[in-house]
Amino acid sequence: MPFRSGFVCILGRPNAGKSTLLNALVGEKLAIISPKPQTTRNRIQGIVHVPKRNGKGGGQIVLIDTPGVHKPDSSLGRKMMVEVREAMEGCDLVLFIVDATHKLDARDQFALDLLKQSGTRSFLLLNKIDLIREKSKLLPLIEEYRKLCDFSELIPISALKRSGLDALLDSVISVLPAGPAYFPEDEITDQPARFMAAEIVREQVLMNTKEEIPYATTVIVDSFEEGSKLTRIAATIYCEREGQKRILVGKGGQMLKKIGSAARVQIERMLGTKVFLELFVKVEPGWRDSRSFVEELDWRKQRERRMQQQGLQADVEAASDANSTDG
Ligand SMILES: Nc1nc2c(ncn2[C@@H]2O[C@H](COP(=O)(O)OP(=O)(O)O)[C@@H](O)[C@H]2O)c(=O)[nH]1
Ligand SMILES: [Mg+2]
Repeated sequence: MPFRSGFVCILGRPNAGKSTLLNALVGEKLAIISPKPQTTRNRIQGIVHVPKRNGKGGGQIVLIDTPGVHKPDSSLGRKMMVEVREAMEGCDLVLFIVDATHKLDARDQFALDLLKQSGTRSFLLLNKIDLIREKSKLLPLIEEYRKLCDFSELIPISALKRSGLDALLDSVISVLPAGPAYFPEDEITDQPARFMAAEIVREQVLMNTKEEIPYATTVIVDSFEEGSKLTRIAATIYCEREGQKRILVGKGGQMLKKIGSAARVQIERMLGTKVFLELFVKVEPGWRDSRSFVEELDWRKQRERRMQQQGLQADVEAASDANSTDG
């Protein structure tokens, strides 16, 4: 059997369990999770190395987790939907994931429309089956989805309890083209540690706050100095109003301390060094509607900009080298 590889996009409405599935398949926490919709704001690439087994040739799956499909009402929402579309471009397979404890509604339909427009081969994943005692209850839902879209497979899973995942991996591998490994064995994501640290802080904000605060906050890492034993990180939590800032800081700084120490433990686990984490809170009114601010949050853009600056710097240095050798 040949080695197979390809790009596979996880698509679905908010809260279906996309990020939980990515983490479960990669075997590491790459994406933050919360019961709140719209936790994931950018596409996240995770690499699944599938070993040879049972006479099968194995392969490499480049999985892409996406923000939940929704009708955007802000610059942030529009950017999230751009991330979804970019993830779907040129992928070999879409894993369309639904929460099997819920009836199909307009939001699932909206996500399904996006899938159909793409024309890409797709599997239907019925997730959260750990919550369903009588599996026969799934049949009407399966029937309904089957009528709406031509899925090449239907697979019940629990991303949380990791059940059904081996069968899923086998099915995914079997439809990917024969091809090389795109990434080395030890690589599991393309996300920089700096950005993952910001996400870990944001996850703690999501866990410790409620109402509009989870949606009105974002985190930017201002500095990240990695040493062999200690990593120093300074990050700013942005919110939209003074009242939100008061809650995020808390009485005597209690809330910020709680967020910071929980995030620090997780960042230490990720980096394998001690971490000194300094957090700040700033008010940036209406940032979700500011296109330039939202673009600023995109680590791919940030990296491009840094590379351009370094390129410019290199050009300047090369020019000055040339000048000095000339004369
Ligand atoms: N019981 C159960 N809960 C799940 C399962 N998968 C995800 N969840 C929960 O559903 C919520 C949303 O999950 P998340 O992965 O963030 O969804 P996403 O918005 O599609 O990325 C979280 O509270 C998860 O713990 C599952 O298989 N079973
Ligand atoms: Mg998610």
